Amino acid sequence: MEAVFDRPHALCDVPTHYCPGCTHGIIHRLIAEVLDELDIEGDTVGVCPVGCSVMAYDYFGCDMIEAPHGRAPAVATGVKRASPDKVVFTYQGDGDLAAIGTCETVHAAARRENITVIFINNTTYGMTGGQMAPTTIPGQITQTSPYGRDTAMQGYPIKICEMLAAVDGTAFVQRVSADSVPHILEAKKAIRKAFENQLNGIGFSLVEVLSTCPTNWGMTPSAAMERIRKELIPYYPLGIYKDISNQSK
Ligand SMILES: Cc1ncc(C[n+]2csc(CCOP(=O)(O)OP(=O)(O)O)c2C)c(N)n1
Ligand code: SF4
Repeated sequence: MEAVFDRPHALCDVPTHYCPGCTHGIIHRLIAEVLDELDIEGDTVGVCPVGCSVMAYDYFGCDMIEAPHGRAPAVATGVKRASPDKVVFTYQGDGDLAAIGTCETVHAAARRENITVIFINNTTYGMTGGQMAPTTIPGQITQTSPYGRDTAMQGYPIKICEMLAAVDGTAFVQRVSADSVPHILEAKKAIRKAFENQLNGIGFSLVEVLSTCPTNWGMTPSAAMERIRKELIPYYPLGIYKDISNQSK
């Protein structure tokens, strides 16, 4: 019988530790499919964050490195500059990329490092039990904003795509979502484009994926998907925020 759906080769045949309904697994799969399609698994080095995806090195078949919290773009910069023939990507949560790692992210973009960044925005610190993140939306209840994020006290969320689009060095930045089949297909296209940009020497390419954390949101998996549609997409509009791939560099 013809197989119509299979595990991508670049995704290891092991169970993951992610909670039911967590979209980290879906996004891993999309990356692995792209590595297979572009036939670059053997040439790729992934950089893991600190966060729930800290053990992504067990899940991808390519070479992987573990970075200190927030430092993945700096580690990726080192790998790419030392081995420009390698395809280098980071995989980072919003606590990792938009809090402790803001500096590394902005400066890697400003330098137009030729790396691919996959940014998982689930609006909370998943691994440590659901504290407020820079991306927590106004009114959102978390462990450290039990009455809802109060912008007068706790400030406003950072919109990473909008912010990086204003950085001259950024080459490509797109926000996608993992909440539904059409959006997952769009996410796959964006991730593929971010890897192709690197192969074509276009430079710093980031894809933000709106993601679930049913465990810390206190929701069922399906309610968490619905929350992305009802609350997150209106606050974080999907789309391409910058794309220089068709312009002269
Ligand atoms: C230097 C340092 N500071 C803080 C921590 C604690 N810590 C571990 S994971 C994490 C945040 C993870 O959240 P996020 O990046 O959003 O990823 P998620 O777990 O939601 O996928 C923090 C603050 C740490 N491990 N190291
Ligand atoms: S705590 Fe949240 S982000 Fe972490 S694995 Fe569970 S659902 Fe996913």
